[in-house]
Amino acid sequence: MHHLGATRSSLKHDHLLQTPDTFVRIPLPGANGVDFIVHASPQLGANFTQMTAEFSAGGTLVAASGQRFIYVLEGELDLVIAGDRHPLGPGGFAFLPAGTDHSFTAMEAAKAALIEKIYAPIADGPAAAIVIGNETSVAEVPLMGDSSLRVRSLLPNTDEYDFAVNTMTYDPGAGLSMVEVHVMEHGLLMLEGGGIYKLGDSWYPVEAGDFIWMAPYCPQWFGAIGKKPAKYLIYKDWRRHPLGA
Ligand code: UGY
Ligand code: MN
Repeated sequence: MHHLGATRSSLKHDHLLQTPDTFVRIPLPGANGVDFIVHASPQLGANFTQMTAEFSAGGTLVAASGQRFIYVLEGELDLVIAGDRHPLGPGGFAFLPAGTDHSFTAMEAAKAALIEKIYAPIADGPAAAIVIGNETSVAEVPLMGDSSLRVRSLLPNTDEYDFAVNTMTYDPGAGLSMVEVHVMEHGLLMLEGGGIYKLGDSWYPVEAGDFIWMAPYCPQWFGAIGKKPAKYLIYKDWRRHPLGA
């Protein structure tokens, strides 16, 4: 079915809203039985990649050249590192520093958010370590004291890590207390509910399944609308001087 060219997807110089009706699936090396939807990439102007990886039963994905973060959306993935098996169900996540030999295998169909970035080391700084967890065991912290907007930080907030991945949950009617304009870029996947996203000079209705890229300094604001909470997974580059190491 076609929609005579209508879509909520929109590409502007400082942001992309990519809605599921416009997703195109591609194969990539290092994977078998996995389709990738590439959301953010250097081709877009981003300094990282964010994809959705759709695994068929038995699908496998092996190590990448950069750092990798995975967050399981549906199904179960077996993460194997040095012969040790770490099953990851929905809400399960893992951070693999560059050079970590690993593989993911799906026992049944599964879907995951996949974020990759070339590491920006700090001279003489400590190296990032593997992190494996489940979102449900990460404490929720109210954003700027607002208990209707809660943040879970999935990675340690220390110098070893050059990016952050958080989930943000908004009660219906909750919103960011300010329009943010900041040096960090964002990759954002709507996980639940919906609302209105202001990006640059535009306002967009958004819902679960949508992806948003925000360039550095893209003005941004979100308000949750609906009867259930809105929740998103959000990436940002973090803890690095803008001029480099
Ligand atoms: O972490 C952030 O910058 C976050 N508050 N941004 C956002 O939700 N658009
Ligand atoms: Mn922000």
